Amino acid sequence: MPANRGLRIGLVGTGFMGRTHSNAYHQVRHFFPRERGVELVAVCSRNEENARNFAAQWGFASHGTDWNKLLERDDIDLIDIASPNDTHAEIAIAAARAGKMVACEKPLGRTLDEARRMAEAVEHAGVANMVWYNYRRVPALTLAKQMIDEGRLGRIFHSRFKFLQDWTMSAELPQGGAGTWRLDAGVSGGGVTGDLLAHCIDAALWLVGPVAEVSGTAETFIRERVHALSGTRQPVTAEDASLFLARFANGSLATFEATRFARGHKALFTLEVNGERGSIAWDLHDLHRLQFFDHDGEGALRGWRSIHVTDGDHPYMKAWWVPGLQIGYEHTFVHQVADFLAGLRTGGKLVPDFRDGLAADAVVEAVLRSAKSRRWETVEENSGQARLEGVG
Ligand code: SOE
Repeated sequence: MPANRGLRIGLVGTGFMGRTHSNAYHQVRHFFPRERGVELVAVCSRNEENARNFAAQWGFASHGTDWNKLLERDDIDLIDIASPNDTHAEIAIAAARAGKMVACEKPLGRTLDEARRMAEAVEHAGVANMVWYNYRRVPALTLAKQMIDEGRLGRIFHSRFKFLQDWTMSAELPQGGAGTWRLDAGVSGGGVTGDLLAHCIDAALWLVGPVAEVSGTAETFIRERVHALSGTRQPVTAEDASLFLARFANGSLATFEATRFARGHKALFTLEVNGERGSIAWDLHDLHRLQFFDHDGEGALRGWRSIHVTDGDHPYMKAWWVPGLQIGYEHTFVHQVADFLAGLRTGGKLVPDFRDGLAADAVVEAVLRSAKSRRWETVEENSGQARLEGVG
């Protein structure tokens, strides 16, 4: 694969995530010109018309309905899995065996076993891999990570994470099918724990370190819904809300909450980390700001400061507009592609990779195990060590 040619992409999935990834592939060449860019070779969807329309709208050179065909092509370097969770393991494992690089939407697997087999497959094949935990690439969160790694917070005692939504509160909403497959545990693997809480867990593993044990509880408020594909009423087994307490390997404590039943909240992801020397707080609705309390310095002048993370010396920001002008959600995906390309160029570590995705899935699994057993449960894999990023 000559380095002067764009990375050649075969995308599987034409939904919300297919669009975020495709947008990132288009933008990366303009804003990160040092990297080699990408070529949009093929897109695949179960529905031929979707695939055709998507290819025309987003500039993919070809389209199809069978992802296996992408693996046979020698003009594709990377398989990008943006399809529902029940397809992740099969496609990723087959792609790795075919010698393709693999990018996969979160959560990595529907179960810990799937995630483990996926991580083993890419490692055994020796192919580059990544999981789209995009919020790591919000500049304010990348800055928070740098500050924690520099020791500005000192020893960490507490952290708290929330991801609140309200889009599934209507009992009339079906489960299964396009747009509502997340409510069908057969397809998604579960409810908010592997979907929303997984973002919180990935951020926690990255910012604070490995989680040792958890105590969780979960609830499904609407116990039956019509299945969009069969038209019959069926039990819902995906949880609507999930909360847990965590003890980290470094001795710190945390609280986590995710729900799709918090009326008025559409996508409120918030986090806070409290250390001996300072604290940071962040909110997705105000994503370009990082709140920082610095306990060092003159006591009478101490206070929370709000850092507008839009200056040229902030992570990723010199690639965008002039200082003070902010960027948004879609840019996090552009940054992830830029970091992946930078990692391929420099041979640097590409994160979050499938090991990191497995580490998040292991916490998800322990939370659901604890919700059932009503006891503290240990996390089976602790590979989510904090590591430094690429470009940022
Ligand atoms: C669910 O509504 C969802 O789309 C998640 O699947 C995404 O990962 C999250 O970023 C936004 O909410």
